[in-house]
Amino acid sequence: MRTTLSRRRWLGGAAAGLGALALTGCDRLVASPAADALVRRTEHLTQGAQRLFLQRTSLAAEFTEADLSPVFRANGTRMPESDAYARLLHGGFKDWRLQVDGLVRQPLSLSLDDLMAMPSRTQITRHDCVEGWSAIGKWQGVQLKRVLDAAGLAPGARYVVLHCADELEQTLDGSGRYYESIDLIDAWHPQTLLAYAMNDRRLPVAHGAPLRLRVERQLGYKQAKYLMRLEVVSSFTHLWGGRGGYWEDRGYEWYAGI
Ligand SMILES: Nc1nc2c(c(=O)[nH]1)N[C@H]1C(S)=C(S)[C@@H](COP(=O)(O)O)O[C@H]1N2
Ligand SMILES: [Mo]
Repeated sequence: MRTTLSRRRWLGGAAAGLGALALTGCDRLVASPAADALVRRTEHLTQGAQRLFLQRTSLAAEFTEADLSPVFRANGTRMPESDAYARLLHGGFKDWRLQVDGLVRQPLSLSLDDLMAMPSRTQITRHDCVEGWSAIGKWQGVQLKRVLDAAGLAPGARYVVLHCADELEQTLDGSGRYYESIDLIDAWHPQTLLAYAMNDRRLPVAHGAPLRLRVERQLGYKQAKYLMRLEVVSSFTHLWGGRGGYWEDRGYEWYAGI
């Protein structure tokens, strides 16, 4: 089923490219019957691209307090093992900073207070893990787009890489470190949050304290916990396994749409 989905996405991407081609200089082109036929043939591709774009930008379902799951299980890392994280936790995350760098005009170093001082969004959404469980939780945080606006994107920016504090797999070269990446469509999505609260409390350690990503149109493994650094890049092929995420490097899809 997931293979079918990814094929459909690939076709959509091709349609987007053709659609863009069909839009250039169409006034002059439609003068000839052959060109007219071409425009009519590609019109449905443009509509396909449009539909795909709408799919990517539409909102995930939101729920009510009554729908909250009594138990929201924690998955993957539940407590990062490094001494550095232990120190940050011990200090109540006062010394924790979120670094924002890479292809930005103004690199930032944000404390939790800085993030909490920004306008926040609260949403109740369903988390779907690829392992086959779901849970509904309430998230509060700052929209990622606000942080990116504050940093300002530099030319070439295409993805946001989320670097985490935990190593899910202990390796000599550090390639077991958790990381994720999303494109700018998801980065600008209104429900894409840097969340510091869950169910009206500070984010618990098991769920990613002090800060985690919520990118609600995608599966659980994209919801990076224990955020330390956001790096804006034009490509992620130089990072670890080159596929844009810890699980992606181990065979999972990069775009994990639900
Ligand atoms: N840093 C980090 N983020 C992570 C993981 C992890 O192990 N480390 N696991 C992922 C997976 S597979 C899921 S389903 C969710 C689980 O989030 P939860 O622990 O809040 O339920 O976090 C995701 N983000
Ligand atoms: Mo997951």
